[in-house]
Amino acid sequence: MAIDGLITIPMSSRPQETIDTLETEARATNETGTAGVPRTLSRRGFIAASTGLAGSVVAGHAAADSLADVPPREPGADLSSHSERSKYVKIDRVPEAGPGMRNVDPDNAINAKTPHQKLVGNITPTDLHYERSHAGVPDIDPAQHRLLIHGMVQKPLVFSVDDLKAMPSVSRVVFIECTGNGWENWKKADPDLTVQHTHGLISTNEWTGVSLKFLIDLVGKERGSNWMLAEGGDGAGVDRSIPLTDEILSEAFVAYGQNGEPLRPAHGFPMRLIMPGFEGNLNIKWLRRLKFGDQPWMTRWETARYTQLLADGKARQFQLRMETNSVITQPSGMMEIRPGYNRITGFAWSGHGKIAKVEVSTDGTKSWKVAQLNYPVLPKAQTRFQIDWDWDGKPTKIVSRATDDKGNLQPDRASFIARNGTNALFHYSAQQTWSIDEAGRVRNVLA
Ligand SMILES: Nc1nc2c(c(=O)[nH]1)N[C@H]1C(S)=C(S)[C@@H](COP(=O)(O)O)O[C@H]1N2
Ligand SMILES: [Mo]
Repeated sequence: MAIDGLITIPMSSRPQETIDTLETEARATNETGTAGVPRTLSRRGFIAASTGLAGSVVAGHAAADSLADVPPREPGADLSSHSERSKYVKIDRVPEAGPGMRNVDPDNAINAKTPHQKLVGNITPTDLHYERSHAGVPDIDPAQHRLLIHGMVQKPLVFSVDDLKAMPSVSRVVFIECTGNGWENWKKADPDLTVQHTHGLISTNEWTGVSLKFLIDLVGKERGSNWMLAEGGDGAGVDRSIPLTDEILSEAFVAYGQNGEPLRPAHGFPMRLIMPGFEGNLNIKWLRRLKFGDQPWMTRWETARYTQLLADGKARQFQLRMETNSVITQPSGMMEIRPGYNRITGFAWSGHGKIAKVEVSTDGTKSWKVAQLNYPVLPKAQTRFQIDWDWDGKPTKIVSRATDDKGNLQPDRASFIARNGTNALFHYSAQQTWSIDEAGRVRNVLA
């Protein structure tokens, strides 16, 4: 098969990485052709770079054409009831006790962060979805569990898990992001942080359940009720007042499924609230109650906690939406790169809608190039981007910035801090900068 008339590689002997690259581009070319976004991940560029010094390994393999180049066939292990990760793949969440409180015992941990530096694509594997649990994970028997829906309704009702499963279902791929995601970099940037530390409190899964609207129609919500209290069944008693805007009424749902199976206990088994685009904290796990009313309940989670101390000393309440954001995951904190061809990849997301554009700077924000997006691009879900880069070996800084389909541009740190001050802890969404020194060491810096 001829590629740009440069080299000929039979499909079967091409290394997987090359095939992925070509397929991604083939798809992207269709999609971006109509959207008018410039093609930036160039096949010609990749192959040209591959035939250069740094890429000679890739090109060497790509040009080979004999079975001697691939390992012999092997007899396999027995089949089992479920599949495990390869023993060669070391990939784990990291438990933390708070900003900068790393390497803690799991019993002191308040969250466990997703290893974005080792993930590909857009979906987070279920067991690597970040976790934030305020009082541990309750052991709930689904046969005993109930969801009470009451307050300003015509007919209060109690539902079992089976009741929900019998109703029409919705499935949606969305991110959940803790408001604390990024808090590591509010005040300073520790140089030894990985992207797992700085951005490990966001994950994207497919969730399945029953739309809030469907449940509301069953109980007959009263007209004057425009707030809903959602309460969890764990020891922390997490409960939040949620304004019933049109957007929330049409998008929120009560989920019992996660990536095609029942929710994992850590993520709310047997049922949780999903609030696409809004604070992670609102996605109440182990959901046991929805109460309707005409004003917020002002729980401790929206008065003492989850408020934003502003520069003028006042606190902002009910800042519920997660902002337009992005981060480069490869190369990222604590990695080492070599001069020559490097592929930059990461992901972007927005609580406002779809990602429209991601730009990458490899010269410390002097210039920007539009990155390729991996399709499909879904609203309120992680969206992978990638771009070719030929590193000249000189110290530099790499940065990404996202724009969503509502026109929101992810701010640089200086304008973010000018707007929000440094008192706050939540909703950090400034551009992430990774510095690269002459030895190729990638480090976390403020800008
Ligand atoms: N009942 C209950 N719901 C909860 C929490 C909790 O501790 N208890 N943590 C909240 C917070 S702060 C976040 S960020 C998300 C985390 O969801 P995950 O653990 O599935 O990632 O759940 C929210 N829902
Ligand atoms: Mo959170």
